[in-house]
Amino acid sequence: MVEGLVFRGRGPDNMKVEAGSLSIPLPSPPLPPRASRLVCLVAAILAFLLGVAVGVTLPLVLARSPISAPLALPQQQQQVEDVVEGASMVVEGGQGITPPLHTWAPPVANSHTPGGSTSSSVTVDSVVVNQTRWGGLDHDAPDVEEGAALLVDEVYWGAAVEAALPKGFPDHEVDDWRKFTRRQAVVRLQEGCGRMQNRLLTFENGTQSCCRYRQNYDQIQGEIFSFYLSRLLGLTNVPPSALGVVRAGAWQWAGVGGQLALAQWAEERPVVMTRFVEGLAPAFIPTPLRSSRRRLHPLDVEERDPRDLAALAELAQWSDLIIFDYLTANLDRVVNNLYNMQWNPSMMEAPAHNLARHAASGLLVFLDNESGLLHGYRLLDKYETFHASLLQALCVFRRSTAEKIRQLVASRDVGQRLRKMFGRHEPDLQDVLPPIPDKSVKILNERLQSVHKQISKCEKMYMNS
Ligand SMILES: *[C@@H]1O[C@H](CO)[C@@H](O)[C@H](O)[C@H]1NC(C)=O
Ligand SMILES: *[C@@H]1O[C@H](CO)[C@@H](O)[C@H](O)[C@H]1NC(C)=O
Ligand SMILES: CC(=O)N[C@H]1CO[C@H](CO)[C@@H](O)[C@@H]1O
Repeated sequence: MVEGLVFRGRGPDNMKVEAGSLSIPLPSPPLPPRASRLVCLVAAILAFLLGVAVGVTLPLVLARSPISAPLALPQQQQQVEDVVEGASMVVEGGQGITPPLHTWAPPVANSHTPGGSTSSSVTVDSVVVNQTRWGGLDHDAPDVEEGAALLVDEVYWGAAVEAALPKGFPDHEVDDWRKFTRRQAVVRLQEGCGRMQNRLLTFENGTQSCCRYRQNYDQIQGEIFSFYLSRLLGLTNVPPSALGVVRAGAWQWAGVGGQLALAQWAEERPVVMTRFVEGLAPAFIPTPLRSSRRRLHPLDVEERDPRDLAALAELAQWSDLIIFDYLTANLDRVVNNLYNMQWNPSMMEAPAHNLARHAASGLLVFLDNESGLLHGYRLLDKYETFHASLLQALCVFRRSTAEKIRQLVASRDVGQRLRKMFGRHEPDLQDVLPPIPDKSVKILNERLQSVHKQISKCEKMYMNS
């Protein structure tokens, strides 16, 4: 009871109640002298204890309340911890530097600003201020429920994000492009479009195309089969691509014979014609994927401002990009930056190679996949750790993509499907370009399984928690 007084006592009123609950016999009229002395003694002791209680407890309570009171709510406490964890993740080049316990990166400010500062941190005072803001007092601020709605079944992007995704290049545009490149004469070849041997083509109606020419088949195969794979997965981020054959004497090339010679393009070579996309801006690796502790997990999504659907839609496209680049073992995008980060830690803040952002729609345009499937597979010994570390950082998926992966893993027929597409779309090139080799198909099947495993792992980890 005395202990109860010390801990629960809050003020004179309280203490009276506590005291009353002590079952001390009240002095009743006919009291024997011994009894009345006992009552006096007890009353004196009680009064002393009350004094101590008031003297000790009151200052304690008063001194602690301004700081500890807001933290005492369990939900808010949780949020501060999550945020602190987030901060240590974003602090750039985290090379073993654990951020001081009380630094904090605001969930909104660390978001998407291209090249934006990633090391923002503030002191305890601001935590208290901003934590109040994020603790649910301000109803405009995202709360936990809203954050959760960005995802369904824990690891899949929710309807709001899916609806905000740009449409990309739909099937009919791919078909149109294929027909167009067969009907139109080429009127000009200019330098441009990446590597030395590539050229920017202009067709007679003014439309332009980036045209890939290679001495070897495998980079042409890599690019066109990567494109087919993107369609099999339902990804619409790779610009429409079609094959052509260089024949100086044929009507299509007749007007540019001299320019073909200058470009040193040989006869009867297959080329990939990719629709030129205008209005492209640089694309940056999202902050959750930049540091060495990179990850894109449900928590990293829930920390985002749910009103910034454009930023979330870009992250959702990144979840597709990571899967696509893992499957094809594409080196030219993020893995290249990861690899170079060993020497230049700021690599991850530079624009990603072979990736662009369509400024008007927010579409991430996946460019130049020629290193995929063949060349990339040959270099797996050297780069697989980087590919794998990116895949393992990913625990949020588009449901449609995950579904396609599941189907391809179950049917194990990705090779047949790719070859069928090649036959159907490029009937005239069957003797000009070999189909995707068995060896590549075998590796692709293994990589599909790895992606499937990662998806299942994330489902297990988050759905049962
Ligand atoms: C903290 O919240 C205040 C008030 O909303 C805001 O002005 C300030 O920028 C926030 N600080 C950080 C680091 O976000
Ligand atoms: C060229 O033709 C294609 C297909 O008919 C059409 O979609 C495109 O808009 C045309 N481009 C120009 C610049 O006229
Ligand atoms: C065809 C093409 O443009 N390929 C690109 C492949 O990747 C390298 C390295 O990132 C680029 O320099 C090329 O432009």
